[in-house]
Amino acid sequence: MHEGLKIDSEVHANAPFWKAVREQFPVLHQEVNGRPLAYLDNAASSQMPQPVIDRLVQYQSHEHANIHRGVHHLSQLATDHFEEARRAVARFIGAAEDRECIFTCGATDAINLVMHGYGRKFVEEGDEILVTELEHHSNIVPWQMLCEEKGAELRVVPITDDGRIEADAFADALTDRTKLVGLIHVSNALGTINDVRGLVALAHERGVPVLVDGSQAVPHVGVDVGAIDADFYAFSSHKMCGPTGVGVLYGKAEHLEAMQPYRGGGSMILNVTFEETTYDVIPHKFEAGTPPILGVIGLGAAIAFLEEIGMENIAIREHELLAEATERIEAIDGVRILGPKQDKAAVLSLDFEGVHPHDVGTILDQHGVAIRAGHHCTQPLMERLGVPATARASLAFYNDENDVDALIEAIGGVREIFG
Ligand code: C6P
Repeated sequence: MHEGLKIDSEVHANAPFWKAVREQFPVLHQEVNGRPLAYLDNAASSQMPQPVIDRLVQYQSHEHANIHRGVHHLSQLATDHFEEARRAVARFIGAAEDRECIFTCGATDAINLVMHGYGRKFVEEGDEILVTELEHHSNIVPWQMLCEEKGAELRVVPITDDGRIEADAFADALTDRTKLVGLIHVSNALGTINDVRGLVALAHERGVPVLVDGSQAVPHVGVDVGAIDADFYAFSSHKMCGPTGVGVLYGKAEHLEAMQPYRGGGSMILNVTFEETTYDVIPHKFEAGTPPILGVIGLGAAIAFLEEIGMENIAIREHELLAEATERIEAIDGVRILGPKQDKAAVLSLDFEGVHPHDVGTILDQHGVAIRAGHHCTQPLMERLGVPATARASLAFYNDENDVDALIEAIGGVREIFG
């Protein structure tokens, strides 16, 4: 992929290497509003490199068939590629077994699977589900629905003013009634990287399983679900250079086997009569119907792409860009970066004095700079921080110094208009 460029620990200092990486992303090479596009909305959705696009075209042009059904050549080929992608996912996140990785429609769907499959079976009246003030709506609303149905209580771990979870606060919120914890690994709104390993250990001391929402961690920090000892771990393909419509639920085999299926239908059964159905083993028990085959194969290709660059190199590169952008924004009057100063991923959640984030987003767009303005599906977090919304720039490894320059110049444009 990167001819003549060795991928090693020195690579993050290697400008030609990162230039070659960036060139793999066709969408980045265009103008928006007469300016080169600076795509800084990677937390919402990442862009797709050419090798992944090529893999999708190859599959759709020459390999497509339904899987796990046919005896014919194409069906077997598609099934092999689909299961290869499962092996790639398991290896990439450090799962002990492939069957612990369930393909879903995305992180939201993965969390809902746990809510229906685990929560509806095991949570009872008077039980508690624990989440944190940092959570995305995807890790709040399903639990509220469950609590309403079961007469259980949703409890919330408070965060610090700079958006961190302290171990003591987390431990204090666990009780004898806690049945499950929903915990975000990396905050999409602030970039906070939580010590999930330590927090999971605290929950396990009390025998409480933890679902980690890894949507913003898997693409940026390198994840080992075994080391974290997560009971469940959810993420989406479209935030890690893969296609939309696909995600993964990792679950420890013992939990997945004990759970009830979320959806019924074809492909998830061993035998069906009108009297009774017996379910297939995991992972198939949770993959009813025709899955997003194209998307899963694309996710496999995205993982191969990320592995070739190396997650450590990605984390270092993003950290360098974050450090540069942070230093330059901190030098600008009237703009505040929300969230922690350390242990954070490449997210810059900005609060402009006297300017609404939507106005910021619109002005930045005029400069070709794509960011997200809003509550980032974290309304309770925004309320905790005392802001209605923020202007969020989120970086990826394929961003470069020109993107940071464009962001700083565009912020200058906001200051010019609003003073
Ligand atoms: N956050 C953002 O702009 P889906 O939509 O299912 O692929 O992912 C949901 C989700 C769950 N958890 C976290 C931490 C997330 O960041 C997201 C998606 C996007 O921040 C869209 S709201």
